[in-house]
Amino acid sequence: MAKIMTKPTQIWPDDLAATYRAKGYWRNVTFGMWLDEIAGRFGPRLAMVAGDSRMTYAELRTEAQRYAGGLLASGLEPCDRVLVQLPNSARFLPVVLGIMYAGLIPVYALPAHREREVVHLASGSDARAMICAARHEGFEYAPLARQALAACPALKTAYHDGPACDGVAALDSLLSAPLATPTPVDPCDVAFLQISGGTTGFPKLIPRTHNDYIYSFEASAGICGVTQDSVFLTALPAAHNFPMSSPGYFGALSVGATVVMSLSPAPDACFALIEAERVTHTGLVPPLALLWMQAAAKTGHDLSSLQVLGVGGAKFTPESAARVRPTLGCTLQQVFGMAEGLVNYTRLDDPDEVIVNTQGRPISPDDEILLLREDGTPVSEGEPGILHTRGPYTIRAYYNAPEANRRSFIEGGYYCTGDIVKRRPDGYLEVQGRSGDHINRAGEKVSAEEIEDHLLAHEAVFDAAVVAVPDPFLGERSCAFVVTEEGKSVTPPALKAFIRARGIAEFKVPDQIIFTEAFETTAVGKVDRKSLRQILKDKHFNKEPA
Ligand code: OOB
Repeated sequence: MAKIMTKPTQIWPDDLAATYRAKGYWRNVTFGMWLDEIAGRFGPRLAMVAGDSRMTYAELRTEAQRYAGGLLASGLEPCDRVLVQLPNSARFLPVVLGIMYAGLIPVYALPAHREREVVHLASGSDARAMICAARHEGFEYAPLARQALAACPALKTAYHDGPACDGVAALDSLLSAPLATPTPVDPCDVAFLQISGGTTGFPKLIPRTHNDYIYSFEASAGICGVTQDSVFLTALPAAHNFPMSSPGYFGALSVGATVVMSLSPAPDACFALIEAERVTHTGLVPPLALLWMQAAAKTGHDLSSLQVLGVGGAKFTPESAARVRPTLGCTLQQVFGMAEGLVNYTRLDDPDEVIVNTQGRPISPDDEILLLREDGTPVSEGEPGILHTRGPYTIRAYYNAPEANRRSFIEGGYYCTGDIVKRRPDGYLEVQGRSGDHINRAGEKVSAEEIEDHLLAHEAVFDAAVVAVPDPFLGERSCAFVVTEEGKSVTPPALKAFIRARGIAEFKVPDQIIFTEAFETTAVGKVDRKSLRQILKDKHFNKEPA
């Protein structure tokens, strides 16, 4: 079968790679070696709390080694991809660490993903196995696993976290004799694949290497003040880059801290865990931070252990940011990052003005930032521009996506983030907006094009345009403008049900649907989709366009 290019095209040029090594960013350590390292250094310390399960570093390593042994015994070979769709349960860490210990490559799906996304991820990565939950938030994963098996010829086996059933094996059946040492792989090779938020119809796969990723979370642990005595709460879905590495559970484990996994990010679940485990650090998207601040005023739980709340994934307004310390009693750290790499943090000892008003500055002195105008010329000092970046942990290309790569990377290997950013004289960044066409719905990125394609699949839909609309709670919500075929009609609930039935994550279903006669574009002549979306948005949600 076709093998993945384990050294994808984003190989850094020799001179930059040499610099990153010389400066000690890239330690030439793989995830498997890293697990041995942390188990060696912190063996008897408590590594993970998840539900009733409590594991020391040594136990976490053994459990990962047992999965690694089972995965290789099942016939998988080094560099094979394994799709993982697990919630924040006791299984998550041992399974993903086991996959990497075996020299295999996890492909992270979110628990919210459904058939479309899972099939896209599995087929796009040529995954040979899939590991999922049995049930989470009322959803059964075995039927989804069967759909993926049927749709993806390379996918041979699916395991779920329950007893074997009709074509889906039990995850427990993978627990075998421990693999004693990690399968040797090159630290410059791909360690895992993650899905991009994406602005195009098909989400792209982000290949992160051992070297670059381990650097990003080890450096983050320092910047976020995580130490051996810290307790990190994984409240957001663990497959997201933010809770994974900013500083995330990996950053926490790198310094011997304890990681607490919560199946839900809701205040009631998390506050109980904060009190019981004396949580010191966690990360949230802005809508959840707002919810937590509201709930904290009324809670009976003791939240006094909390030291640092990281907030990122979407813009946190200065008004909300200023309320974090008074309501939650901890330091706010703004986090502006992306799964493609670059992460910016406000520093813990920054003045309040900086913490409240900015989205921080990069992790690394070697993160290079270019702010460009639409025409590609650099902005003048203090002027907002489109953020482009390259550095020791920012990808150089998406996986197997030449066309997307042409759009997203410019000369010199800079990644175009699409974010409109202003750089202050002190070097801190302020996110002002975005030039790309996605909806940032509570931190989940929804591609307008992807949803338009689903709408267009309905027989009564003639044309559709999906736009982001400001929302006081979600930050942005999605609104679909729909023109129906002559003589045909469909109601908003029926259209939403149709989209849902196509097998996509619930957060992608349009929040609002507005039917319109036609897209009146005559005044501006023939316009591209991007301009059309802007015209519709201006007409319906702002004043008339100028
Ligand atoms: C994180 O990663 P992604 O890949 O889901 O989304 C990246 C995009 C950024 O390009 C930007 O548009 C937006 O999310 N974003 C923010 C932000 N943090 C992310 N926009 C405004 N303010 C912020 N603080 O979202 C992510 C990855 C690692 C750490 C944190 C967030």
